[in-house]
Amino acid sequence: HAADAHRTDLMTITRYVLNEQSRHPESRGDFTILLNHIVLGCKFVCSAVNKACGSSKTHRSCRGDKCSGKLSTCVSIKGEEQKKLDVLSNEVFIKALVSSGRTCILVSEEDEEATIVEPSRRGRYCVVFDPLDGSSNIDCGVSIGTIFGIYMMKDDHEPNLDDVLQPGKNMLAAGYCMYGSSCTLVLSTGAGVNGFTLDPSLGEFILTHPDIKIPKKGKIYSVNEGNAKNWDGPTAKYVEKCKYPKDGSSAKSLRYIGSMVADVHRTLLYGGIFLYPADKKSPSGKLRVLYEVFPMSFLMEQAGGQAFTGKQRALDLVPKKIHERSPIFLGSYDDVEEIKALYAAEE
Ligand code: AHM
Ligand code: MG
Repeated sequence: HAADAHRTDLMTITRYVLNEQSRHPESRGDFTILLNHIVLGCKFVCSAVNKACGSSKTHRSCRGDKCSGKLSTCVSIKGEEQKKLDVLSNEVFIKALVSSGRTCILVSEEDEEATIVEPSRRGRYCVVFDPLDGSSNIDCGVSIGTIFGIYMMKDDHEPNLDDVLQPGKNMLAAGYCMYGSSCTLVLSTGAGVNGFTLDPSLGEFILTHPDIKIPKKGKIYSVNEGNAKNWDGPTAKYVEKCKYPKDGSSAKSLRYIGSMVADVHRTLLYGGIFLYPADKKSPSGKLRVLYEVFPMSFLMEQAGGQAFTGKQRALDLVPKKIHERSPIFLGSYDDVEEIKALYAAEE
């Protein structure tokens, strides 16, 4: 039957990346191997997030007496010491990436210093990542995620920070995995954006959202309005326009989860704009350039949207420090055009 045939003809993420690679005859399969290790990390974290105490799904893995009932503070994997989920996720990704044998330098939001991979396990890729973003949302069951970006070393020199202190436009690939009602991995290798959903019964990410394109203009704005009193002029004017448009268009809806992966995922699928602007208290905003702003900006551009820092195209920014922050406005092409115009008018 056609339906049965269809079941065994699934486009898994591995198959998808192998197909992509066959378009580059010089490729040696290293990227596929690296991605498989990232995917393994995502599956592991997904499973840990779902197993942790406090989750409605199961308490089986919790060692009763030590259970605080809080998801963020309590997770035990096969009797190991209980670890905070974000610490656990970081260890999972560091181990997965090092053991791929394809990485040379890793930057994680959780680690102050970059990890230089030992020579015997080195490859050409540099990976920047936030292993579990939005962890303040864990205890109430809101979606959280892993964000990653991948650069490649140009030659065989000793890896150093300059290999990752590169503008976002030099990334080879970027993506995120959202741990929500389902586990969704969104990836771009520089030729569009594709979304894969984990089928738990198969343990495989299946292509469910091929060639994601963000609507040219959206009806949603997404920002922490609690910071409004400290915003700069253009941000304040823009949000005012969202609520009280003067051109006869209808007002935009506000949606803000406070979990970047979830807010950006919605923006990508439904259109609109996500803002984490500068304010008087945090002149560089809150979000980190390497593993939050760059990967999400890369995905937005690949989906036909834009990403702007308030000064320039986000992907043109050259970071000076690995944990540097930047204001960010990203989303539908036309919506980002509007905020760009307001900043241009300021100058
Ligand atoms: P985190 O790395 O401490 O989890 O913070 C990052 C999160 C993002 O997911 C989200 O976009 C932002 O912080 C929300 O910040 P705020 O609570 O200031 O609105
Ligand atoms: Mg983060």
